[in-house]
Amino acid sequence: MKMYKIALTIAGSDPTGGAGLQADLRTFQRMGVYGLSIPCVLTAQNTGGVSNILDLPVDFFSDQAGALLKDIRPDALKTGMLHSPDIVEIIAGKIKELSLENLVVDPIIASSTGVALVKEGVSGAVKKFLFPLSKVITPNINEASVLTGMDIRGETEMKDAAVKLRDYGAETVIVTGGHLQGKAVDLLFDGEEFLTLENERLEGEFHGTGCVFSATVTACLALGYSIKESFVKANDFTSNAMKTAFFAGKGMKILNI
Ligand code: PXL
Repeated sequence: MKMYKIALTIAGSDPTGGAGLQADLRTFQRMGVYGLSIPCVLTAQNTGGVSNILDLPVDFFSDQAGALLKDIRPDALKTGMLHSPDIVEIIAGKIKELSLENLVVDPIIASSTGVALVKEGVSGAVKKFLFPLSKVITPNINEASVLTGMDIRGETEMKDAAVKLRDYGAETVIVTGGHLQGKAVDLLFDGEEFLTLENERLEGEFHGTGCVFSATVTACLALGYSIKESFVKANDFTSNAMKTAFFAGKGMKILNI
């Protein structure tokens, strides 16, 4: 009998463990959820930034997904750094084939240091193939701006962007506002109402906040929480992990999860 709830991350490897699939797995573990992971891209990086990126062969990615998913069914899954557009279509195909539920899409575009983490065409493919299958998408302000073509400067524009993003097919949209000037506001829109959560702005540069946030949402969905409960828990878990973040290296802080 299955005793654990299971969450899957499909993402890139970050050797620092601060972001990417390593951060997702650590988050799942902390939330009491058993973690599966399918790497689709490797990065060479340290806490100062990303220096190189290597795609896994598409066929091998497909083999990983095929082998894993014919054996284990996750209760929830998330996508992170999907470097090439081919991968996006394979993931969408598997989700449809197996009717996988509770998909969380973190539509990653660039690292916190501004390095592009996806090739051309990925954002468009994620929007077209994954948003319509998702329970929730979790763009930050920059990603929401690129995906909608809107200039987002405050809460009003965040709301407009969330409405527009939901029109692309996601059931719920969460825009994380950590990159805004002033207070840090996260905003949820489920098609009916907006829910905003405010946190104090913390000094310093943090690595992997978006990954930890979306992995917490994924774990909470696997555990059976509603999307709004998952939002509150993820906001809480991430902001606590930021408050006690530490320097593992000489660059950005790593969240304490
Ligand atoms: O934080 C976004 C992110 C996601 N996934 C991987 C990364 C990064 C940022 O550097 O390296 C693998």
